[in-house]
Amino acid sequence: MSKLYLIRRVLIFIFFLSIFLKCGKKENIISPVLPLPNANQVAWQKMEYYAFIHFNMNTFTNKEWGFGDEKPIQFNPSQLDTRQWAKVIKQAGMKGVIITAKHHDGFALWPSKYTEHSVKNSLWRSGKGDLIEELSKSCKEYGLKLGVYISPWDRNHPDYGKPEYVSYFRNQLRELLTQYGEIFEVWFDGANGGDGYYGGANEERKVDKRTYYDWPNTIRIVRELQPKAVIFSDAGPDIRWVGNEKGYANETTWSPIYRDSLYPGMPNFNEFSSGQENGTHWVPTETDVSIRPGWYYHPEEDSKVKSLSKLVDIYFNSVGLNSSLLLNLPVDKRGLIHENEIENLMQLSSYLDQTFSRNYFYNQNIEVSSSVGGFGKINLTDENQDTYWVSNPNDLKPKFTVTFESPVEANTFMVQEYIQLGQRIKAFSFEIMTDGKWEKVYKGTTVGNKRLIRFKSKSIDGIRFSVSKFKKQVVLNNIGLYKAPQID
Ligand code: FUL
Repeated sequence: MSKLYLIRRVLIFIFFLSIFLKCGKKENIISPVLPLPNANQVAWQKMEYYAFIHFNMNTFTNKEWGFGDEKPIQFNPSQLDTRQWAKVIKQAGMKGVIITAKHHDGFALWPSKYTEHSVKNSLWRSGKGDLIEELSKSCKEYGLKLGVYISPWDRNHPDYGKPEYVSYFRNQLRELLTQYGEIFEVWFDGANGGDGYYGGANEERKVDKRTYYDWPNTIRIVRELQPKAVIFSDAGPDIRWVGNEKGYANETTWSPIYRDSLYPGMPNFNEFSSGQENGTHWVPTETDVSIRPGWYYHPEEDSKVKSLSKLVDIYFNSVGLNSSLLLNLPVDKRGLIHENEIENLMQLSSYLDQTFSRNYFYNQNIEVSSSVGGFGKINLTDENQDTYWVSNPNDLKPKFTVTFESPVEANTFMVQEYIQLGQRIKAFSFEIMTDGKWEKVYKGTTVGNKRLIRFKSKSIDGIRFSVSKFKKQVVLNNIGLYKAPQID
């Protein structure tokens, strides 16, 4: 064996050993911060913006909560067209739709074999219609995901309040989860128990919201029949309520909560809507809000559709505050999304397209306070959801600074944590340099999936984002600087 050969072998060995050590080190250095989201929750969070449709018996009785004594023949849309819904929703830039398959009044939009209180006894499509099937087909055609709202409270059913009703509820749930293809979200409303028709009893029925539905077993049914679905209720298990119906998430929004101490419909739930820094389970918020004052269509609200500036404000205060936006569109008596909604939705979609079409951080000079090999600053602007920048564990003041060769005019900043490794940031500040001077524009707390910050349009020489409090080294996914158009 020649000396040269030996040296070559040793060098090759050292080379592979160093790669091995480096890889091992990477995994050790970037340890996750628990709790973590599961794959379904990550996929859901990336949807960001999707539609709620409240359309059911209340549309025809002009109510928000039907008593349960309505007659199936009252449900009679004249031009119902789920393709119109799907087309509008797609053009609006939304990724899916959740339909009120059954609201508190108990009327089912599909021909459930467990009740007579459904579309099968209406005049619509001569009693042969199945609205969930029509919507599911339209969603497929337009590439949208489908979700179902099924009210646990049923003011029509004679057995509500007894154990028999829970079996009925589960049977209906099974129908919805097996007959219409993949369901991305199952929505369990926290509002339940009270007065109602209840098969003619016309009385008040209260239930113990914590125990009556035997939630663990109901949840098991969803897991078994739709393993990719996320389940929403006030307190999870997968997604939680933001705590108000105005469209605004909390300034501080932790995705973790102490899930096991909470339950749907609990009286003081909104005290938990900020989440809990040291919570045990990953249960992010969903912000549900209606584009009109009511959830259902009321002709007298035709002039009250939320304006572009209100919708933009809602978008920034939900998607931009580590939440997702579930925007409700009350389909009208014809069975169509009303023209006034379409107009404002299209304005919003063009506003968002214009805002986010150009990221001014591209190809600019980015400095980071530290990094870990293989997870460098280049990952911050590659628009790849799977790559990220990681600060060094010894870096106590992680930050990035971007300086522009020539000043840029912008008014919107975006930063994302790589949530697959947990939520870490507890406090940050955001500064802007104009005419060579740094100015603190914003001091914030949590970031999570996405944080959007709006500020007055400025000619900017540089941007600095500094993290002052964090759980463990900072892991950032993507950053952006944009110019949103002015709203007249
Ligand atoms: C509430 C319900 O009572 C409303 O009618 C509506 O469906 C809203 C989304 O959830 O709890």
